[in-house]
Amino acid sequence: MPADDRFPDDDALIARLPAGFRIGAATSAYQIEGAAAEDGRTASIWDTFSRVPGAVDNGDTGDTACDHYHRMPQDVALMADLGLDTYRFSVAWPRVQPGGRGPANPAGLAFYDRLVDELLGRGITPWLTLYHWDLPQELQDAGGWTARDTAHRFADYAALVHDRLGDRVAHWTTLNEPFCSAVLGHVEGVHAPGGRSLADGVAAVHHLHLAHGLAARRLRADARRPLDLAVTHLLGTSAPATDAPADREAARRADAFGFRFYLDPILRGRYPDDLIADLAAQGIEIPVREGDLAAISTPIDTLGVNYYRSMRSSGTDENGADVDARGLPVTRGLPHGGLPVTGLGWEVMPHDLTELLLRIARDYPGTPMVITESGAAYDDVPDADGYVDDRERTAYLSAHLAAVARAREAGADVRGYLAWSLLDNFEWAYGYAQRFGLVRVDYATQRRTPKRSARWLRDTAHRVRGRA
Ligand code: IFM
Repeated sequence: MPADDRFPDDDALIARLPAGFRIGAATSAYQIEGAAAEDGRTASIWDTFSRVPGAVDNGDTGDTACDHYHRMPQDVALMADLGLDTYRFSVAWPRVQPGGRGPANPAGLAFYDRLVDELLGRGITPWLTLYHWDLPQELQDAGGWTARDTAHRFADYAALVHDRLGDRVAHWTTLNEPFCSAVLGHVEGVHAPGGRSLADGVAAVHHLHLAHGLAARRLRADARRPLDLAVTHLLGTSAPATDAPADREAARRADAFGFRFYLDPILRGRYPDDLIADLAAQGIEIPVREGDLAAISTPIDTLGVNYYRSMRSSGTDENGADVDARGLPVTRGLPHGGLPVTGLGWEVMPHDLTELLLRIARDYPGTPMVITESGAAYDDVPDADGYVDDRERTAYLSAHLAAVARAREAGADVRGYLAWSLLDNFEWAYGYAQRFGLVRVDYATQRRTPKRSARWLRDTAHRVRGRA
């Protein structure tokens, strides 16, 4: 078993989780739904980006994906068979409000209405994410997340979905991983819309935060029933590669740009001073206006934490230089080394998840957390019946759930663990080649086959709830 074996007491830790600890799985709309042009849905930035030659491995798109749009009742039945108590899904903005403005599309909203009823009918708690990267293309054409107006459009869209589903859905997450939308999408060019500008990325982060805050206010204003309001961030640690001052300074910069840029405005109502200075050194200002930070720091009930891996930070490049061609300090992410890796080459570091959760508990006290994604891609090999004996993924999930239990015992208020992902699905720029599912999807037939990891999660959930 190649996964980290530093915590041999996984089972004992997991066994001590309280019966009310939430155990479930997550997906997102573009990654599983398919039906990209049905019932009034219009294009999102991912429909556009996935058609850019070379943007996605194998030229894959989300056109069909797991065909969940047509197979939703069977998929919910599968979740019930797997004993999930919570299902985190996202709503496709261009399905329910084509073009990103104006009235709702009744057929689009009806799909999520049926999904919610189906889940509730099976005793599964719906955990709804409003935005998981599928911005309507029309809004992108008007500037996308670099434009302040997109934040206002998002608040309208959020209210429209909440009007329809707020009577039955209690758990609302505004955004999934703003870092990916902003930085992978606007700075590194590897996600939609494919931009490569740090200034655009910084503007996008701020407008995503603003979108969250404006939507949070709108949802809170509807007092029909109590709301559990969350935002989900992709988080990790950034230890210095060595004790050298340049590496320590690189780690500080990485932490400011990759961690505190996301949590400080939401949980402290301000951007970090050192981040502002780092950006100013590059001629970049965060486009904050009067009142923005008050909206952005509207209290949340839960912080969604997505955790996959962490990097070490080095302040020198491959040649040992500590400044780049523009005279700016080098900040380079390095693997820790000597650790097992997943199919994507991501290091398996459950111990780091414990550290991360304890850091959040220490630096942002009083913040309840839920792990809204945790999982791994591996090179699955199905047998003749489509069954995958995914021992590595099972070990990964076990080690990470135990890491959460360890953090809880040390004082972090973590209330649930949602595995990524229920199904194999469209893994963004990696297309369908990378499989994260608890359930194998044969894309030719759309047959679903639970893997060993799905059975493990089911048994674990039963044990935690004390039903076994
Ligand atoms: O598949 C993604 C998901 O959409 C967002 N978080 C990370 C996952 C794995 O890369």
